[in-house]
Amino acid sequence: MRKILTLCVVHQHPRVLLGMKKRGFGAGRWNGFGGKVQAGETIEDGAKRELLEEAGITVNKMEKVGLMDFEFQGNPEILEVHIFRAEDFAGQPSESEEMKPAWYHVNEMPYDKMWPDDIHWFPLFLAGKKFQGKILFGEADKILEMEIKEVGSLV
Ligand code: 8OG
Repeated sequence: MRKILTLCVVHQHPRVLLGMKKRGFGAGRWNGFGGKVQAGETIEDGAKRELLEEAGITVNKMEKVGLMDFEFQGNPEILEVHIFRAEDFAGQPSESEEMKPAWYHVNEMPYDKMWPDDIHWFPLFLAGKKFQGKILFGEADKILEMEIKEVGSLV
């Protein structure tokens, strides 16, 4: 069983916009903005909707740069996360029920308060590369297996 999710990071070099997830899955961690794709919307439209809902900003142009599969041991569900980069946006990033946004310098990413796999792919993201991979998590979100590779293009 696959669940399609989005994750969008606004990257205005040398800063990125992250949000502190305030509740639910991934609470207490800094992340990009995103979530489940709804029936009847494209994946990219889902990412745009989440940016507006969670951060109060509108993005017109985004590029898909990553595709990651996340699995949790003992759970048959695969989270297929489509990762986008955006540069320009309209509006003022603002706190929502789900996320509290903040800008981070690319050299000061809060990796110790992010998903444990992020430290392995964010450098590729920040370097403007495209990447694909899969992660198997065990108890307490410990990484049991990991495969991340740079790719030329993404489908
Ligand atoms: O709708 P919900 O907030 O539960 O969606 C989960 C969000 O978390 C979605 O944007 C995808 C993202 N996400 C994962 N796993 C990981 C991960 O390992 N690293 C990062 N950075 N984001 C992740 O589901």
